[in-house]
Amino acid sequence: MLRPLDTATRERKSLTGLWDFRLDGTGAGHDARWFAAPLETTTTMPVPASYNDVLPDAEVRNHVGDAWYQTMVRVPRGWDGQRVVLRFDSATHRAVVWVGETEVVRHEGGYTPFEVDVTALVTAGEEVRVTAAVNNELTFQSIPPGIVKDTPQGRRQQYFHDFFNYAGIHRSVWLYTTPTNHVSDVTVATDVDHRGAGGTGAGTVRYSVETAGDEGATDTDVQVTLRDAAGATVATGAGAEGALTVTDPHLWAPGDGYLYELDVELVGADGQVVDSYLQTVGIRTVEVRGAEFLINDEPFYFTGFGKHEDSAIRGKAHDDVLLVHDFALLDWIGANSFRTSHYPYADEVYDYADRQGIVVIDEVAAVGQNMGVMSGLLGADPVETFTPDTVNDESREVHAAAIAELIARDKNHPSVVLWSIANEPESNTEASRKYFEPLFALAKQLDTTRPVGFVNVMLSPFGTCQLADLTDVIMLNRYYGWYVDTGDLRTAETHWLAELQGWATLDKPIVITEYGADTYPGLHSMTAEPWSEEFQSAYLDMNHRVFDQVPQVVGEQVWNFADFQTSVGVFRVDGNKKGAFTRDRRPKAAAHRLRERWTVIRGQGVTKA
Ligand code: GCB
Repeated sequence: MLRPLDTATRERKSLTGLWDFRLDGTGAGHDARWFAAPLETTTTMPVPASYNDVLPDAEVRNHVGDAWYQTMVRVPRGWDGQRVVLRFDSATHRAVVWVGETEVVRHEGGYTPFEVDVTALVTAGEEVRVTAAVNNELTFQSIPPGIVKDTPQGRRQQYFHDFFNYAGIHRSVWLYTTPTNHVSDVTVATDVDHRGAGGTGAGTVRYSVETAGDEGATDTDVQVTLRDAAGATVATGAGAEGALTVTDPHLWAPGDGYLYELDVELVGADGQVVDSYLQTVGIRTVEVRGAEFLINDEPFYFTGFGKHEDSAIRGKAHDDVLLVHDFALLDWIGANSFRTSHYPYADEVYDYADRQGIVVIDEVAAVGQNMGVMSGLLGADPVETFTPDTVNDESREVHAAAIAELIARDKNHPSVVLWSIANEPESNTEASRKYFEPLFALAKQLDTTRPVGFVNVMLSPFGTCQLADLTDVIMLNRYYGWYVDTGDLRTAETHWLAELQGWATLDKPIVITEYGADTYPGLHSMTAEPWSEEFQSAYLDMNHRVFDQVPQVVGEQVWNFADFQTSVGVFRVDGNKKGAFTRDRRPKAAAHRLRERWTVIRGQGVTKA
């Protein structure tokens, strides 16, 4: 799906700002047709924002059900004759949208965009009412899963993942135009002949363009022009599909976010440009070869974090200030990568990663499909994960759609080098294999250019995992010294090394996607006891000693970049405290420790010594 852009033939109008807002715990608003009139409310809510922490009200924070948003928008005068599209960059976890009194779109999944052609419902120069009922309920058929319980005190949401169930309109909302006959999708994939003359062989940009329109855009042609960062044309092509050759390309590489721009034009029979779309292109290759993860044919060692979209008051809302600040902190600490744990992030994040040369592991919102973790660690009622009544065939359809939407949205980002189709699902049973086999096949079919993996949980250690042969890269979340061997780093080190040496026999690259220890900022301990800043540093040092003994380990991503909000529980003190930075992005001692290590690794080039 293409992002809305301002181009020579397209215009956008942002609908961010204050919207009227009303909670609806019983779903009454649908029958009462709240979309048909101005919302009866005096409450306004910023878009984008999670609504939960904006108002100091436990009812709002812990709301389960629909949240209604409404705004009036004047369609720009100049838009007459254009195709007009209404797009939500996300609405968490699902939404129904009306324009005036007409329902225009429904979407399932809280972290990917959806849009609809509303041309027939709007008039240039006139106002129109846009209403969205955004629902935050998690069930076994949603991604991520959860259970809504009816209790005498009201409806309660239980879920199986360790971050707060923030909800609302978290990203931008747009009205935008395209011409009637328009470019509807662009796919680019790049290749480099690394063994070419002088070692810097030609680059290839394969492109494929889809068009749509009233007459199927039949009497139009596609023309493409590839420009370098200085605006000079380096290649041109004609036709909906083709391959462009770039001699001596400036490769996109970790730390060097060099981008070309593909100008895609739809040209009418009279030679007039009907539509123009601009697609950024980073020329690079990604390959798994044996136990190596290669970017541009060079071994790459991931350093960085599992992150969250999370901050005080805003919750999961995208925020450009935080975006630029967080990336500056990644640079400061010497990190070259992060994982979008545990869901697709805002489009802006990937654009910025492309430009900054930061490598991204892109994750689907399938987190918590593991009832073992719940009953084992959190004492929840024991239920099986994969049964007709829990995570079932219908859940898998929703999961498949989430994978397809993620790949459709992010396929053109050079920063994205690896798809993660789930975090810590049950993976040691036949049922899990049956569930996941088709999902791996789907991801590989939808994108033949990137490796596909999933993140393995500690409850499915080496030797028991039934998905290990399906994953291109072994991604491990391990908490030796924290959840097991708590505080005993010497024992933890032995156990961790032993397990890792097992995984190393599979001859696949291993990325440690989580290791971390909760740390209360400012808490100190002469003997490095758990929760202290000293312990967090010692814990990281122990992990690094282990990784450095196993050549198949090609990456380390600390859990987490920053402290973040979770549901309440005896394991959490105002959220998860495993951040290297606090929630307001102040460094703990561990941040300085990581900086010492990672700036050295960065200084050695992409690979670890
Ligand atoms: C995990 C999860 C992550 C949690 C983390 C923790 O394994 O993947 O979502 O926040 O552990 O801190 O317990």
